[in-house]
Amino acid sequence: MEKESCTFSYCQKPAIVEHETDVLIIGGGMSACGSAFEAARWANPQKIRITMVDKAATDRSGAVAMGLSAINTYMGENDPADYVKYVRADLMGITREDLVYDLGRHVDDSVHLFEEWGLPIWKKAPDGHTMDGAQEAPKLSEGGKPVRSGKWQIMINGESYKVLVAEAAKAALKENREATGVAENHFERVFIVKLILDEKVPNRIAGAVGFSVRENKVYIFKAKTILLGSGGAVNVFRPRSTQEGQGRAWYPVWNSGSGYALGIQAGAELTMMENRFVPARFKDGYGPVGAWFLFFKAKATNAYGEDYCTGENFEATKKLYSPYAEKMGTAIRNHMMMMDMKAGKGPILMRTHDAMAELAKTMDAKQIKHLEAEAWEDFLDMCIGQAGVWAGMNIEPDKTPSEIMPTEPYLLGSHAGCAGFWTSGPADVIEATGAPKEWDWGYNRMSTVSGLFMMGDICGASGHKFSSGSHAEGRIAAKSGLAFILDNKDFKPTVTKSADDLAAEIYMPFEIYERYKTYTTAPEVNPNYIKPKMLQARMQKIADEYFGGVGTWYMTSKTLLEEGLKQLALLKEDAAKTGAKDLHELMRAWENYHRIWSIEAHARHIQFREESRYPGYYYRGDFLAINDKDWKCFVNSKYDPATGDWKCFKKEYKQLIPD
Ligand code: SFD
Ligand code: AMP
Repeated sequence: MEKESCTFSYCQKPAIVEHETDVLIIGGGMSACGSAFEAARWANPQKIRITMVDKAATDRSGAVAMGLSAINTYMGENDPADYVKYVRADLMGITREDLVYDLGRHVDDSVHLFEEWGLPIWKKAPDGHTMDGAQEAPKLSEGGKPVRSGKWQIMINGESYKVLVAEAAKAALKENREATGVAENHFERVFIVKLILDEKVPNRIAGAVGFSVRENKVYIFKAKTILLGSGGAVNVFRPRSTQEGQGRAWYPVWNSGSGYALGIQAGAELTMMENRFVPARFKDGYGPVGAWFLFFKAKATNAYGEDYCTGENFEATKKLYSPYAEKMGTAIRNHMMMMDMKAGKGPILMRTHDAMAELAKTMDAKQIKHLEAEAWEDFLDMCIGQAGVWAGMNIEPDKTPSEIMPTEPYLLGSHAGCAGFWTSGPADVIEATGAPKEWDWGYNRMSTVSGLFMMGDICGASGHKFSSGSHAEGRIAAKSGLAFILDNKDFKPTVTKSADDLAAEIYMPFEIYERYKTYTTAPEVNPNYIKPKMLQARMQKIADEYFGGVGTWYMTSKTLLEEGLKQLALLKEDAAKTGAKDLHELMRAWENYHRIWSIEAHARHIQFREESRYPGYYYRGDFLAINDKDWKCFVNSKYDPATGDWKCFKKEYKQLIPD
């Protein structure tokens, strides 16, 4: 077929906005907001310019858009070394312990800031009873005792969590405008399409290009350093929800793998992209289960009331996955749930009614009413759809149990997963723990591309950061990004590719659509282009059937992966023929490209790792067990932007904190 090009003969040419800055933050979520706050503290006295660009409105963008009911990482009385042990156990033995330790020692400071900015955090009263965030109590930083749901998690009234965090980031950006005299440094509803490498210095970041999703404008940003925090990848696999329900997923549907795609195409090294997260969630509404397990102490059972994590299930699991099975981490719990589901012992039930009856035993009528309100608030704070499902299905949590299910897979590195980029670690921790020297190449959280820093979901091999840890990691990355700028004061980014050429590439799906739309009477169906919705459906079908989605009970193998990658190559050819009728579809088109890059990296890594390291997340049918002898290592990969080659390879794992 003829190769398409965009000469703006059919679609309207966009206005071009060129913006030069020093620090470019891509994303406006937890990590990006943390990075803006921290960057401003170091940049303002030096008059260093900071710019933030977010595809959405920062007040409610990213995973915390709806709010949250718990902060899942708060050390408090705990030792960061114990946090490392917990993360290592949950992620089946392989993590970058230097990065995890670093996060553990910094995360509480972010939580204290959230409280200072107005986030209501539940506290323990002196007599031990639970007070929600509305009741007067000393702040955490003043010795207030949080209500812990688990060892690491604390309860909050978090509906407006993201708004508060965004407000602090926006205030920091405003201060930076005042310090530098720059008129504008916060671009919302601008979708970044790709990063630009410097044309003089090899392997050096120089900027990024994107477009407004509201106006006909293309943006070209030049920068000396980029802090990338544009989230994980959702809707890469066919979701369990169908048709009009497809807007519903557990993780945010608008996080479309941009973080991965942008870094991969720039040539940054990936790590543990074979990992994924399959959360157990309340069925259909995708309501999180953590608060129910940990705070309300609910038990999940099969339909016969049996604990699926014991007995024969546990014995069979140990045979394949010992010594990790005994740690009872997130993947292992999923695995045993699936054993019962496959044996027809479902539905799996969260016994909310039993838990509430047990808690109510020591409560008076008023306290019981408060407990019921807390049960609803858990979802109203972070997953309103689940409260809708309860209301619609006549479910009263104090009377009826609720069904839970393993969801479709997500790619992320901040929750109970660790897919992301390989970054430089904290020099002092590396030195003190005897970690390999090559884990430190000078700037904490810098990727293998000079000047490109990774944070939050896309910083790899270091999961369980959650919202608070992602914010803290943004701050860590910002501080070292600033050091990088100060150490390279004379660098000026060189980008000679013309603005028109960059705009033509971004607007290609418009040109294709406008050129061919009258070829058929129904513009949705056309031999000359494919619409984003159809392309996405095809991608999800390939991922589901060949790369281990819900359709195959998360099962894949060498032969399936080979076939899937073949089909993905054909899909990529067709993706170049995407037609977009408006700005919304243009965004959908570019989101798809980013998802395709993400899923390709995921499949290539699964293909390379010949074992089933994460049962309950995915299985290699041809290597069903864990094989520590050959695979207790990181799997890394690198795409070469100059040649288009993609290589996977092993990297030594080293345990830094003793058991
Ligand atoms: O209950 C572009 N998370 C939880 N964390 C907790 O601490 N407690 C919880 O209770 C948590 N749970 C939970 C969580 C998330 C969700 C969705 C639910 C429940 C329902 C996890 C955290 O939210 C998560 O770890 C962090 O938010 C990750 O931070 P970060 O910065 O890596 O990602 P982000 O916040 O989603 O922000 C991404 C940003 O990028 C923007 N973006 N901008 C420009 N161009 C592009 N091409 C872009 N692509 C994306 C986005 O707009 C966004 O601003 S529970 O399940 O355990
Ligand atoms: P979730 O709501 O499933 O995202 O979980 C929130 C937090 O609770 C995360 O830190 C989980 O690792 C943890 N968690 C969830 N379920 C369990 C469980 N059954 N046992 C221990 N920790 C859990």
